[in-house]
Amino acid sequence: MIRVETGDITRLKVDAIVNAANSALLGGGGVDGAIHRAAGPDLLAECRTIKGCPTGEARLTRGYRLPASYVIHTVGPVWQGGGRGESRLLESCYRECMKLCPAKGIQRIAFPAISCGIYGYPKPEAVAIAVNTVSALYQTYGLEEVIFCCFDEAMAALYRAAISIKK
Ligand code: AR6
Repeated sequence: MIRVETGDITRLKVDAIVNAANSALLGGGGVDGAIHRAAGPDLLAECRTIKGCPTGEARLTRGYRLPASYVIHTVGPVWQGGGRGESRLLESCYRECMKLCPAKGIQRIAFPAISCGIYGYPKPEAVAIAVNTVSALYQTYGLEEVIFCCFDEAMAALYRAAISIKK
């Protein structure tokens, strides 16, 4: 099942929440900052052992003080006009996050709108990629529930529209 929720992703009690990180994996602003604040310093300590993550890939850590058991950190593309492989990289983020789930028994996952904040990806295009990639693959990776967690209602409306087109 795919659902849309409005609110703070750090509050969700799912098996894993996804972090829209940068390639250093050492924290930042936006949802990344919120996740590190809520998880506490042990998350940063584990991230330091990972030695970064290239754009379009994903890395898994524990969730520490979060209600979620795990954090899957992925690095979305910075929007540079669309001619730098941004769509392929964004699709890869969603796919690589889902690929990590079966090995840890993760069945419920929540995604933020990767690249849609500081990284400047046009929202309707990013939402279409998120919904298409997740709908095509979530069952393949054993997921029972995928939540698109939006910070605001305008973003949630974009997701709901994209999901209703798929149905
Ligand atoms: N819960 C859910 N969604 C959130 C939350 C939250 N607590 N906080 C923000 N959002 P962004 P990016 C939404 O900028 O564009 C960081 O500095 C936000 O409204 O967090 O991938 C990293 O370290 C937006 O829709 O991520 C990187 O350097 C979406 O999450 C860079 O920002 C993503 O916005 C990554 O930029």
